[in-house]
Amino acid sequence: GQAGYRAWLAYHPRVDSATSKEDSLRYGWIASGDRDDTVRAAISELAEGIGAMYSELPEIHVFPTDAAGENGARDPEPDTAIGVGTGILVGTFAANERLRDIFGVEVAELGREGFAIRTREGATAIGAHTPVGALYGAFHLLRLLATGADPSGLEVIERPANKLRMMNQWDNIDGSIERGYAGPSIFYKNDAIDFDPARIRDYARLLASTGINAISINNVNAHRLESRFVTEDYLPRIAELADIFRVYGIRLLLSINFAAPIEVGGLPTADPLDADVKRWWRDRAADIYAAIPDFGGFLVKADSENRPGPFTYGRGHAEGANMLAEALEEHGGLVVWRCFVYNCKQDWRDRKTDRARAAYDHFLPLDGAFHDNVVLQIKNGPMDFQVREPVSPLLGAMERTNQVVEFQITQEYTGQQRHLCYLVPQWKAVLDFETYAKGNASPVKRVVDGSVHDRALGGFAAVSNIGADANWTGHPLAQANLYGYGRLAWNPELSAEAIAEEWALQTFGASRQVTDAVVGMLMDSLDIYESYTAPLGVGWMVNPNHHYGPNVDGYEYDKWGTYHFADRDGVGVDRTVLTGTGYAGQYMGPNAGMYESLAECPDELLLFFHHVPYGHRLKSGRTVIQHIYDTHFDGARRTEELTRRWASLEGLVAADVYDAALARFHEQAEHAKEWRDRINTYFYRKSGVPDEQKRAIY
Ligand code: GCW
Repeated sequence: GQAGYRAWLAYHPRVDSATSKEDSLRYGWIASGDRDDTVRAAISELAEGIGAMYSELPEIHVFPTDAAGENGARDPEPDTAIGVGTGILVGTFAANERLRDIFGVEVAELGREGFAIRTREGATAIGAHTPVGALYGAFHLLRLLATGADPSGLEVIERPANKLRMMNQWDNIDGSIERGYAGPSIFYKNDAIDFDPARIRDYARLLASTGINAISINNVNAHRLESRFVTEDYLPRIAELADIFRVYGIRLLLSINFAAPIEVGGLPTADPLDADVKRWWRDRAADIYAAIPDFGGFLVKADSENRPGPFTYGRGHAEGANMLAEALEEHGGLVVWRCFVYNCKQDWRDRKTDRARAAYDHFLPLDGAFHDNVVLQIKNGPMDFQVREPVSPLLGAMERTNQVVEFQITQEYTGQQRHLCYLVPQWKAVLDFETYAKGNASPVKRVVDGSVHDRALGGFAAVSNIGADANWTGHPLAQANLYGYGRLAWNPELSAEAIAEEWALQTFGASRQVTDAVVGMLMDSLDIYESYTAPLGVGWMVNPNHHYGPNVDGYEYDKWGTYHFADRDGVGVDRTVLTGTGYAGQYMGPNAGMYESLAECPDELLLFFHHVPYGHRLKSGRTVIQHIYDTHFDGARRTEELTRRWASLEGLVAADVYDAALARFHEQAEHAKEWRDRINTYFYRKSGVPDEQKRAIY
């Protein structure tokens, strides 16, 4: 079935539209002086949304512009149309004199992507400097209508906080998706670029409706065929994808293989300082821009997890990134360079090497060395997207370098879209974290929006959670993470709860009962997941490779080397400066001392920073071992409640969506018991300390 396909663009009928005073605000027409494809997309979205919400299709008037109209003559139609009843006027100020009249002076604040909405004399006006601003305004109006806002006296001015709002696909040309949990790729099949344009357009609509403006379309691990995406073999098809995304204001990027000059170009080296290598990349850039004039740039994973990079040639990452930056510079392209560079073969005897330190150690010394069109993409957390990690200390630490924070929407370590885990509260905590980069008003959100260090470029990147499943995300409620990511990238001040509520209202319609239940479940889910998995920030304890399900020692004795160091006396990783890896010392201001100190370190990160005996008493008053038992029993119990809370909505949400989610809640509840029992048993047998409450531990 098509269960959940329309996601938050479902446009349910407005329940009050037939009865209330808002009757007078039915939208009889939509008018614009713009003939641009993006404004057309805005108009068609408004027509569809209004048509569905008010069960009445508005008339559409697109008239020649006063600025650029043929013969310089103005079409009389707009005035006639706008004069009759109520309607929506949408477009750019340049092409719509009426919008200039309505908005007057404040339009300057909108920037390139912002918009203003105002109701005046029966017309709802959506004005922007650019077509994409108008599109964002249209989606905003639809969101207001779908969430029950009163549309009669609108005064809205919005502009995005962040310049870059990127989605990273980890899709492979064979149709698989690295860490994908919602079916195969919508971009590729059987070693070919193979897509349904309508599906790609619907993805673009979903992304644009939340404000996403860039997408890299292939896995950062660029394999053999994907390495050729930068050549004529693939560019024509990629240009077709770019054409679809462009209409929705989304620029296309490619993940590249740093060794492509060798593997694709047949050169003897990929040394970034080699003249032939430089020329090869310049030629590729020229070919790409001939096919895709607004190409966004390259996303690069180099010298990471066995991928090639500049280290092979004794060069640094600034040299590698700048070489690519020079190739893209004249075309306006970016190099998005990932900082996920670490030694993945750490030996357990070596207590100084620390993956958490690696990004900072590699990149901090390079501050100021990167070209202006390079932006560093910093993974959060510093280890790898665990349910609980401290914020990457590299964020904010480089004053003269563009930074983007990288999140993972796909739930690699957070239940793989079989468990409910609403990640927006986690991302909010990261964004609000005070870095002390420049005094005490330097939270991560101000670092990445560029304001703390006065950087022109910055923003968000995240790994997508969608696939070819009809509902995009596998777990129907995992759509909330995709939605929430875009909304936060646009405005990091929105609360996790407000985002959840917006999402629920748009997705399921106006029922208060459904909204309250869904919002409550989403808001509790991260804490529930954290409770029954790895305790107190220590992370991992998952099965190696696929990363699903409990395996306490799965990585402990693996050469990949992510450790918890549990033995009969205690558990945790000593990352202090005094006796550990020194990681705590990478933080600025009071953060370094807070994490260094056993007394000050927050409970939830205790085992990330300290190795402690099982009897160590937390700030909560409980011992570490009792905390482990209590949270695991409690977390598993609360997954059963989740199932019941969802079951209370039977008949109130579409049956196929209801069933799909219910099956997952059952699986989560079963699986949470397995987590509970394995973790509790492991620590009971290691420590020999019994549960104070004498519950069943195997
Ligand atoms: O989280 C790890 C994943 C890898 C991934 C890597 C990365 C794309 O387990 O699958 O590779 O991070 O971010 O590069």
